[in-house]
Order: sequence, then C-alpha cells, then structure tokens
Amino acid sequence: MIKKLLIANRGEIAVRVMRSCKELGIKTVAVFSDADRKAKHVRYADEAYHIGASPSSESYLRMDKIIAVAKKSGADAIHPGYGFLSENGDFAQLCEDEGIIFIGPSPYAIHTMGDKITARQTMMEAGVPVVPGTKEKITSEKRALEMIREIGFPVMIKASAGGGGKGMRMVKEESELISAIRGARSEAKSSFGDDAVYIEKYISSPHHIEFQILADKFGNTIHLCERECSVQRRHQKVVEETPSPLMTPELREKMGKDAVAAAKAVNYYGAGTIEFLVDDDHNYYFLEMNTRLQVEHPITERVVGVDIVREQINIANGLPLTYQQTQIKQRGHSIECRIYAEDPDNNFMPCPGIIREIVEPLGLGVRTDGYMYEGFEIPIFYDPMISKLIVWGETRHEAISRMKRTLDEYKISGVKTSLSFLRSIMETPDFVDGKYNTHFIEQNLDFLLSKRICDTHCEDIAMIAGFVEYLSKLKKIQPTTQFEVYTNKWKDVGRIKAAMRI
Ligand code: MV4
Repeated sequence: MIKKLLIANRGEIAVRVMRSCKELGIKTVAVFSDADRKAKHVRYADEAYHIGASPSSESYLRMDKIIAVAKKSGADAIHPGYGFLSENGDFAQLCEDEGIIFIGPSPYAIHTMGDKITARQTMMEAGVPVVPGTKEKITSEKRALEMIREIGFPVMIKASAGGGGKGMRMVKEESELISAIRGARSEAKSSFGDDAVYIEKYISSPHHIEFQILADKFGNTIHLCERECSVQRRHQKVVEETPSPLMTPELREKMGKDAVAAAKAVNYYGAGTIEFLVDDDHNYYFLEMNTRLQVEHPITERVVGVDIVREQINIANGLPLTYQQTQIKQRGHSIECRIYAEDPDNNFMPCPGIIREIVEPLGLGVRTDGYMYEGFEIPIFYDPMISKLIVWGETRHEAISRMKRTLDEYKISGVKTSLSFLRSIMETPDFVDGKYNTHFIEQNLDFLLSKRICDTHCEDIAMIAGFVEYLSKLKKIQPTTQFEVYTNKWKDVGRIKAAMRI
C-alpha cells in the first residue's frame, strides 16, 4: 500500500492531488524548480525537494532528478498530474523498472494511445467509430489523393505523434494538398521527431465531448459520463460543463459503451478520458484518448460524487473499483471556468506577476482549485492557468447564475486575468441557450470582448465615482445629476450610476 507519494508536478494540480493524499493518510513529497521555491504545493507537502532551474526542461521534465528524489525521500509512488511527464510512456516504464508505482496506466496503453495512427487502428478493431480516413500513415501523395477521392474534401492532415491540435492542417481543395502534407510532415518532424501523418475527413462544426473512464487492474471498466468541452480558444479549453447540453440518455448510453470499449481495447487501468467529435445529428467519432487525470475532472467529481484522485490511488494499489456502472448517477449540473493570467484586451497575452490581493468566492456549490496566495509571483515559465472555478447547481440555469455570482465575487489583483472574459461568456446567448460548438469563441469574439467590463474599466469607474463624490462635497453638483461617461471601449450609464450610488 502506498504510504508516501511524490507529486511530479506544480501549481493547482499538485495541491489537488495532495488534498486527496491527506484524506487517505498518505504522506506527500513535493518537487520544485527555482521559480517555485515559495509555491503553495511546496508549503502544502510534508516534504519538498529542489530539482533544478525554472525552465521545465531543467526541472519538472527531468525524469532522473524526480526518480532520485523518490528514492531519497522513500516515496513508493509517483503521481504525474497533467502535462509534463503525465503522458510519457518511457517515464511510466522507468518508474516500473525502478520499483516505484506510477499512478497512471501501463506504458503500453500510453504508447498505443499516444500514437494516433495506432490508436485509430485499435479503435477500428474494437468497433469504436473513428473519423473516416486513412488506416495507415501517408506514404505517397498519390495514395493520399486516392484516399481523399473516397472521403471527399475538406480533410484534415494530422501528425500521428501530435494531439491537442499540434501538427494539424485543414485542406479545402486538391491544389492545397501537397504543400499541406509537406508542411504537416516537417512540423511533425521538428516538434515530435516523427513525420508520420494521416488523413481524416473534416468534421465541420463539431462538439468536443469527452467521457471520463475509471478502470481497475481486474478489467472492471466504468465511465463517469461526459464533459462538454467545446468552449475553447486555440486548443485551450476555457469553460467545461457536464452534462453536455447536447446529450440525451440514449446517446450517453451508446457513447459510454464505446468509451468503455475503447479503454478495454488497450487493457486500460487508471483514470483516462476518451475524446469524441460529435456533430449536431449525434454522429460521433473517437478523436483521441488522454491517458492522464485532466484539468476539468472536478466537474465530473461534483456531479457523480466520486473523488477521481482517490480512485487513481486505489487502482494503483491494486484494489478493485469502489463503484459499479449502475451506481454512477449524475446529479444536477456543474460548470468549470479556467482562470488564466492573461490579458483578453491584448490578444490573450500571458500576464505573469505578483498576486497583490486575492478574494475567492465561497458559498453553496462552489469550489476553487488554485495555488495562489497574496505575495506569490506567478512564474512566466509555465502554463498561465492560475485557478479553476467550479460551481454546481440543481439545473443548468442555476449553475450559470451561480457562476456569474462567483465570477463577480472573485477578486484577483496584481495580474491581469480572464475573469471578465469568462463573465461575458456566461451572458452570451449561444452559451445561455446551450447552442454552441467548437467555433463558439471565434464566432462570438466581438460580443465577448465588447460586452466586458474590464478590470481597468472598473478602476476608471472607481476613480470617476471618487471624483464625483469630491465635487458633490464641494457642492459643485447635486447628487441627482446625471452623468454620461465614456471610457475607451465601454459606455454604460446605468452601471456607472450604480457604482457612484447616484
Ligand atoms: C478535427 C476537427 C475536425 N475534423 N478532426 C483539434 C484538436 C485535436 N485534438 C483535434 N482537433 C480537431 N480535429 C477532424 N477530422 C476539428 C478539430 C478541432 C477541435 C477539436 C476539439 C476541440 C476544439 C477544436 C477546435 C478546432 C478544431
């Protein structure tokens, strides 16, 4: 049984994993880089070890240093979190070779699912629907054209070693094909050291829906229903919710069965996610499998009432699953907003810096998974996601209302954040109506940016309010005077009056 667990990660997910460890009576070991010396995961852990300079290539990606810390500290297991080494089959193998439990699936499952061509072949054999396209890698441009004659333009060229949108090209017509294949190939070669590419039919306005899987080492495999992840920008998810507004009980049953079959096809154990593209007619296609704990796992935890990290640890300990499929029931609705330290007014440029003040929302049905405290400097070296706000409501409507309330309560100063951008998503008609797909942000960008009351605007308003109060004290104006105030991008007389209490 695992007594001491090393978390080979940082930020909110390191803290999240440690929280479950604490409840299970498992001691925790943190590792940290130069930039993370004072980070929350270091303070939360029972022990912490420095593993190198700030760039992840010199710290969180260094397998040798992490294994050395595991040995020195006497940790009997490693949890990789997400990102970094979490989907590195060689790392999982190294842990196994060194007699350390890797909290995740087998190296075989990671390798099979990591290679998208092998993953597609495995799914076809398992009878799971995949996007129409090539079964093998493209060996000649002539063969590629023959293939496309069958499926028709437009198509997607994808790197077999890719995933998450990297090394991907859309091709509308034959004249673009050859340069797209060559481009995708060289991008794949330089990014992944593998130039294998394949072709898929282009699905034009898909939803991105994924199923959470749990499987133990005895072959028991269940799903914890779906997450709707279509609200994303440049392959970065922004808002996730469950249930999906598109889902029906029949479709869930069918996709859930296929998700379980997909996991079983690679003898999967641990927590994992099957990603699907789904069109408006409920046709769905396997896209890829994520062989790790995901950022958005808390919405599933909230709606089905399962601690996914606890299950991961149980599975790694060789225990059977705590739940059977028939015991899994969704209750209510959950939404997650990812809060990034970035500036929506400046093309979402990352904005690292020191957190000056932070006030987190609380109350019924509210969870925040973060790692900030006042005075901590968000490093520039890692992902700009600084917190996740997860709410629950009995209905979708209630969850949206609660999300609006808690976004309004959330105060982070010192760094620019996406809070106000998220707030305007909650007011966008397509989102409110649950009628959105993966094009949601690009299609609503003008609305999303124009409707926002930015932090700087709030500061302008506060300044104007202060000045008005000063003038009214000098009796230059009456408290009932109406003002019309214009700032650079925003005008809203009603709200300014409210802010000034006149
Ligand atoms: C596609 C697609 C349309 N047709 N494949 C993007 C991320 C990578 N995992 C796969 N992606 C896509 N693959 C075919 N055949 C559209 C996307 C896609 C997308 C998928 C999921 C979530 C957001 C997306 C945004 C743009 C494109």
